[in-house]
Amino acid sequence: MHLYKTSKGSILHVNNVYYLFDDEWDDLINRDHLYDYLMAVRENGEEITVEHATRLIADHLLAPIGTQEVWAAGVTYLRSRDARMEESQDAGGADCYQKVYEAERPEIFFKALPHRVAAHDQFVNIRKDSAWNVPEPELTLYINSSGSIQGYTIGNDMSSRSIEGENPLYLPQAKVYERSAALGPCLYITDKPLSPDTQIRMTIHRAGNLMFEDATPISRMKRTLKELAGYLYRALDFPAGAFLMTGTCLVPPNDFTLQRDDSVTIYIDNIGILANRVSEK
Ligand code: DO4
Ligand code: MG
Repeated sequence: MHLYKTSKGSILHVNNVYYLFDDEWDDLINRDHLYDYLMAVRENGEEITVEHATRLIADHLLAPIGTQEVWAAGVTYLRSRDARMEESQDAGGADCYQKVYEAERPEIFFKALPHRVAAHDQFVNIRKDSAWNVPEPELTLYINSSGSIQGYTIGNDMSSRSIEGENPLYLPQAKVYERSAALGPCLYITDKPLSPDTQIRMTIHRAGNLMFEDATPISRMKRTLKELAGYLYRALDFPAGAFLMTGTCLVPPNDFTLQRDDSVTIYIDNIGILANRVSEK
């Protein structure tokens, strides 16, 4: 466990995960062969105790994002396609979800600027003008400025199903509002591809009671991670790289909506746990 100090703060690494307490993150992560670079420099860090690391994480942890934009892919799993088709049936929007699931071009939408992103342990919001709200647990890619995937984190693409279901053209309002995105707890950097068996698991608790629990492996995703990153970078430049949520595979039943003070916990193998309480905006 090492604390790697920069002039403006510090980065903690434990095995292959990196936690941010710093604002020089862009310089650190935006490079090719990030894994090799970190392997070479990280032993320069100061050895710290588990207690010190735990205190840092509890008191100072930031979302693992610098100046990057956050984008999101949608309808990349059958479960998501089916849920969108159900919610938009009455409004006549169901067809477009079937088509985008089958199409060569994936759905990709803008999700958040960094100041709208919650870190692990911070609040995420549901919209007060929305009657039906869910979290979306998503494997999230960090893609560098040359377009190559260099790291992974956990994302929560908080969504209003009632606004999105009323009319697909309302998607930006269903998806983009203050604290509608969470990222964290760290950036996982590996030189190997993620195992297709990597599990995404989510629980939702209300007043201590388990309201929802489910898990799916990322092998159920219809598209490859490279394909999604390639589409995002087709006609956009990202000077400090970008984060891309890769779509939800878990959707609570249709009679479930989030409420204020619910706790959402997302687990992804090797990356860790992203937990957030729900507030309202
Ligand atoms: O088209 C609606 C959004 C899809 C989405 O966010 C997802 O599948 O995760
Ligand atoms: Mg989503």
